Amino acid sequence: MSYRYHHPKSSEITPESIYQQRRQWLQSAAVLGAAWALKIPAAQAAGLGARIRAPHPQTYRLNEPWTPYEDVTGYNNYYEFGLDKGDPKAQAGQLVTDPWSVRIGGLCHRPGQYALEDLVSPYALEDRVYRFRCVEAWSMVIPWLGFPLADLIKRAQPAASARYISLTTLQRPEQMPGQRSIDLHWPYREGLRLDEAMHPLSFIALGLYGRPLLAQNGAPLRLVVPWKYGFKSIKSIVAIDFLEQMPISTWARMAPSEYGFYANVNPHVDHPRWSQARERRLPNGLFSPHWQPTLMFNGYAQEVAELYRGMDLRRYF
Ligand SMILES: Nc1nc2c(c(=O)[nH]1)N[C@H]1C(S)=C(S)[C@@H](COP(=O)(O)O)O[C@H]1N2
Ligand SMILES: [Mo]
Repeated sequence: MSYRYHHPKSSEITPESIYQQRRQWLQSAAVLGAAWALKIPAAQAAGLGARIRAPHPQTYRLNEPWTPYEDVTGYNNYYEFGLDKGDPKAQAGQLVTDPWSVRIGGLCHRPGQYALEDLVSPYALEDRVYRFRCVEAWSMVIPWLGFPLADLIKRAQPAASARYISLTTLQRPEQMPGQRSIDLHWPYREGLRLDEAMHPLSFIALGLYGRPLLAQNGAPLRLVVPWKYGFKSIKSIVAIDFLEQMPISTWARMAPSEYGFYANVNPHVDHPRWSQARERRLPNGLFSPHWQPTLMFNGYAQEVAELYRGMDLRRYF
């Protein structure tokens, strides 16, 4: 991990945040986070209990300034908690994320209901810095902590007939006020083609900035697909299903002409109501927002363009 671009304030790394975790895997995440912030070598951190993977390719490091923790955790889209960017931070604290379990089902050989700890315990966590581009034309750079979605899929052993996965968010209106007041087709659902889901960039995040995810960012686990618009990166996942047919995602159902299934970041294909050619990189400057050009596949074309060879990306937007 490169430390050149962001140094978390030492006040962000309190002993409480490191030691008061309830679960072994969360402890691992926190130790890794501490190691990262305090520049303890990976091997030494491993001795402390964190399991850390081999050094990351440059793709996962990204030489761009990280978006400050306050913006990553304070400027959010999570409609289960309201429409405004500040609502998730204000409202999501009431979400109970322990205990948590994830149902794996559909066309696979190892379906089941997995307690979160059991689901994630086989995996060593890695940190990866990704660009994140919302369809509303703002973007961030976020250091995530998690593991590749492909690892989880391999363990589920999809059937030969499986061509897609769908992912579903928790439905719990008592703790999610948006589910009582906002007319969306709940629960929130998203999907990927199986080869997209198996791509090494597709990631399940359990933390960011070396700490467990806060509820506003999708605790306790969420998807991150960095070459697609942010709405694909579904939060607080409770189910993953393997399917033969393309699933209908929440936003595609709400407004099919605006939100396609693929939702690949593409500066040449505009949203019907606004341009996708550029983006506002958070944080905003004191007097001016940081506008910059949007990159094809959000800058990951070298890694993912092959997935879409021969496809008309205007039609399959
Ligand atoms: N369940 C659920 N997942 C969701 C959303 C949502 O409203 N509900 N919003 C999406 C959108 S539009 C974006 S841009 C990202 C925002 O992620 P962040 O708040 O962690 O930056 O979450 C995505 N995942
Ligand atoms: Mo978004």
